[in-house]
Amino acid sequence: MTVTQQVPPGLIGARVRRKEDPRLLTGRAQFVDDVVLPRMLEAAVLRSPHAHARIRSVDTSRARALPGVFAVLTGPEVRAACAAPQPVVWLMIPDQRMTGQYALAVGKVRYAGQAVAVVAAKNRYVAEDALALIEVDYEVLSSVNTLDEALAEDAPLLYEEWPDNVSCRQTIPKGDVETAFAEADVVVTETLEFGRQMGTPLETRGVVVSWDPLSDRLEAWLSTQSPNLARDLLGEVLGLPVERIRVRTPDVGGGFGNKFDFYAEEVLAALLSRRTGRPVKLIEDRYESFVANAHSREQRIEVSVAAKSDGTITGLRGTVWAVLGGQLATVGIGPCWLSMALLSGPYDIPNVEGTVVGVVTNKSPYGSYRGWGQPKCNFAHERIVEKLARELGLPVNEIRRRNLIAPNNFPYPSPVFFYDSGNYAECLALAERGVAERGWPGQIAAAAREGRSLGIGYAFHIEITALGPTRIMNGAGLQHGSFDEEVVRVDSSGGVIVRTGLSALGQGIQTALAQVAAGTLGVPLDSVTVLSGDTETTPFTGYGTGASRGASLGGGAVLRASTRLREKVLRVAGHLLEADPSDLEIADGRISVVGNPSGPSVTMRDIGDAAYRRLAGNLPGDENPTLEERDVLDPDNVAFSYGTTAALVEADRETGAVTVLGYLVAHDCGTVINPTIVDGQLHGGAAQGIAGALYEEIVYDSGGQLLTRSFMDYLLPTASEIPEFATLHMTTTAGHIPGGFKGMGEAGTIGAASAITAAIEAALPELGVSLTRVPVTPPRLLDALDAAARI
Ligand code: MCN
Repeated sequence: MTVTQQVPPGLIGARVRRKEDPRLLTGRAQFVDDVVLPRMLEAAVLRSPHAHARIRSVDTSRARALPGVFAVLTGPEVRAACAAPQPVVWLMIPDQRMTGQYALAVGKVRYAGQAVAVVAAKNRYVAEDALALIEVDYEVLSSVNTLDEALAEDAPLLYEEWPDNVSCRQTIPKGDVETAFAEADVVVTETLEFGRQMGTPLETRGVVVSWDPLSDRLEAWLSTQSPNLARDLLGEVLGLPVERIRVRTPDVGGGFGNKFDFYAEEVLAALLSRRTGRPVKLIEDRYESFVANAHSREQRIEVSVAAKSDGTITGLRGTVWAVLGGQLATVGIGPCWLSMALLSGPYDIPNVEGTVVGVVTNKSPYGSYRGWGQPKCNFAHERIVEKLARELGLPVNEIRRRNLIAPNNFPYPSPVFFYDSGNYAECLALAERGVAERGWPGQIAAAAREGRSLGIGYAFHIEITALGPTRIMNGAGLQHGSFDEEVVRVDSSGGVIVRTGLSALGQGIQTALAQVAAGTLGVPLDSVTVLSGDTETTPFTGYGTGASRGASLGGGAVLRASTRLREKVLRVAGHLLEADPSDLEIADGRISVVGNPSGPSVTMRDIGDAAYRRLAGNLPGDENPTLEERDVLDPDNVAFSYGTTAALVEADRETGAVTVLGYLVAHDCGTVINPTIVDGQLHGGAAQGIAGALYEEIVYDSGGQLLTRSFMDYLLPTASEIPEFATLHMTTTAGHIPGGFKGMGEAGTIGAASAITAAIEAALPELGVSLTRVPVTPPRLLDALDAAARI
């Protein structure tokens, strides 16, 4: 693999301030709920109070009769109005059993909170009053609330047409695992549980749809990570050609993955707008966000490694049990499949066998959350490496060093992907040096003298980014590729417009793309405007924001388009200055002869003027008068970034509380576009990772009722729980991505649970056993200490 495009020096890599922030910080951002249209109605959704029930009948007559109500829809009406069920795009497991749902339940509900009916009224108050008048006759069924209940012989079936509650199963082998285990000096096995968690953006999901009955055109404002995907899926469900659909995402108040999925509400608002001939707004409240948004993370992973007595790992075998909800989300089994596909992590293990089993339960659907499958498989390979180290009496980082993929082994074939590049051992050493320089070992010793228990834990993570090249996506069984398309234009006044299909969620992509365009073209950053979030004015294709693909695929495409545009600008400037274009340079938006900036020159405005306003004679030869370049980046491979997390924690034996005192991430994401944003992304991701390790968990009771329905119960950390972060950087460029950019937006979430559990164990050596379940809440830690004391 060769670097196809070099990065120009200057703006790329500079710590410039984010262009998005003034608008966001001064309250000038526009979210979906800020969209107000004439004659607009508001909708509210009736949700099932039962986890599992047959719907015998739905009587909407009293609701329809309420003054101010314009329309009421039930499941059978929605099914009749739709051309297709709610789509599942990540359908990659052979023989996957589909759940085939519509935006409203038809015949049966399979989780408490599932949408059963919807009302459009003159305002939300009337709509909610009308919900109270809808009578649903349910036949309540036994619910399936845990993995073990779902797999029991006599388990109630969520889908009676299936023989069991298993929606899919797939095994992917590499090498000869049987022989590796048979010939091993030592075999270590562990069963791990990752709690159910979800992304909780400040802005809940919301949609406004306006259907124009004359043109049969639909315009939707949506808080989504992927406007193009939403447009295509709306078209599929509604049976409408996509050219008649426009999806706009104003500012998105956080996505964190779960706004990548496509939900019932998008379709409901569209159907209501078509039914009433008026615009319809449907905004989810926080309770609805908890009960009906995609949940994620919950898995059981059984993992074993076979090793030699010197710590060399020869085989790894694991089964990922995915605790899916009552229906498939848009991403299907995707996140759990990825846990299986990356089970061997950063280690050079010749024999690997991963299995994923998707099991349906009466819970909210399982979708995306920052990190996708990666925090869980990281927990599996890092926990098992810790256990192996204990078994062999070796320091765990020695085991890591012995098994990390060596720099000369790239591209490295894992069971599914080729890892592209890196120097993993150097990254581990960088973190170890960082820990030593910060004096953490000394802090532990000093605290011990005061009777306090501190410990350090490490985790090594890889992150799949730049998802995903068509070849890779199709190879993994996906129905389409996910390249990215960007358009860069110099306009008539010399300003630069970048149009992207990526969405700005708060991750700074507009600034990053502006830096790439400005840096490549040689213009000031302020002269670049990045437009995103509108399917009509931004590129038609492109998969939107997810899977840490913006900087690499978007940045790479902008780099290539800007490079070609720069060449054209120089040709026009050469014509105007009567100079050879190869003798010219652009600096700060002014084009002059190399080394003679005070000599004859033209500005970008002159170039725009020549191209668009004057006669074609002002352009060289047969040059066409547009100053616009489009690039579609579909590289050969994804790009793997990686990092080492080190955590210093204090564990309180009396209360079971764990405090994170220090947190360090050594990281490599190839060429960094904006180091300040990258640091911020690592911090934000790590905060979510720490939350998943210690605080956040979605809990259902034994009857399938969600107990964590607000931030009183679902414990988000605040600034006082989150430590100062240290980030250390190294660079191995992605040779197959223009510019060498790798993504990193999910990195912080991936190693957190592994590093923190290891640090707790180090703080409490008397625990004696591995912590196998996150979050490590105080009661769970006290139980583990009690159990250890009884042994
Ligand atoms: N970046 C850079 N140089 C690199 C890589 C990244 O400067 N080599 C910077 C860029 O500014 C880029 C940002 O870091 O915009 C993240 O880069 P990338 O890894 O390409 O991720 P995306 O832009 O595709 O963002 C998506 C990613 C994901 S998948 C989730 S989920 C996520 C996230 O990033 N959700 C977020 N970060 C978030 N940040 C905020 N504030 N809110 C969310 O909802």
